[in-house]
Amino acid sequence: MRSALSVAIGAALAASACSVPRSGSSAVIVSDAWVREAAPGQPSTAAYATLTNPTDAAITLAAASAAVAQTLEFHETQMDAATMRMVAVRSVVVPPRGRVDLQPGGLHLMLLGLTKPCPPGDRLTIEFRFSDGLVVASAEVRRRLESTP
Ligand SMILES: [Cu+2]
Repeated sequence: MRSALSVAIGAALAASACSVPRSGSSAVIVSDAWVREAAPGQPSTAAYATLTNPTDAAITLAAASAAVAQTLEFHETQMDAATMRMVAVRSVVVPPRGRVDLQPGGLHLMLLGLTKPCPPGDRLTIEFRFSDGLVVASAEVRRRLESTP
């Protein structure tokens, strides 16, 4: 069912977790992708990466997916007085000739509905769907250093 859908819809949807890059790659360079470790039973974790746009036009990160999670959301960590909270954002714009760092304490990818544990050293495939195409990145799971999402 899922693979048939992927064939039908092709590169237009980032629904499949297939790790084979497709035609229509984005110009954005995704580097230093990593995922915070998740213990068995932990429902969610966060992923980080650097997004570099080498073009003269803004490119929008519209969606992301990973086989290990049911849903990926873009979150921004905000300090509200002394309280830290995460706010969901619809998309992330990578400015022309610029970069966006998805990092602890700032913008990040939230992996929700984890379907298996993510122990340190594992590698996960994350599919980034930009306004100009797809990027499939391999992200290393790293040990949790602090609690900032
Ligand atoms: Cu979050």
